[in-house]
Amino acid sequence: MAGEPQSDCLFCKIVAGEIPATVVRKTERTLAFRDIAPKAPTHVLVIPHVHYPNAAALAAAEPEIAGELLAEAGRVAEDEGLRDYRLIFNTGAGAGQTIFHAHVHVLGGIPMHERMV
Ligand code: DGP
Repeated sequence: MAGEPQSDCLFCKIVAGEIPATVVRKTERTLAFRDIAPKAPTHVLVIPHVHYPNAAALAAAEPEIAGELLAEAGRVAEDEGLRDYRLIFNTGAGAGQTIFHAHVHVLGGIPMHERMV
């Protein structure tokens, strides 16, 4: 069923507590944790507990949760003391998506205005 945990999904396993992660925020419907390979001083991933392959699919099926994901990304930035930050939703392998569970990258802590990612 749409949104159900997938046995082969790394982020579903993090949500289930089967794989450890450095969690920075948790709500009933979202989880925020540090990226294992940070590309900036702050690099946090915010994911929904439910499984959708990307953020657009999440927004189409569960717009309320997609809104929460964005709000949580803003709270992460605030908690990290970031005034300026970048949110990235890689969508599709050709765009660099490697984990096919919806997530947003929260990146900041260095000047990013001249960087693509
Ligand atoms: P993307 O390329 O947009 O699909 O981003 C997936 C991110 O997930 C990538 O930046 C690396 C991160 N990542 C992969 N495996 C793990 C893991 O086991 N733990 C954590 N915390 N992050 C992971």
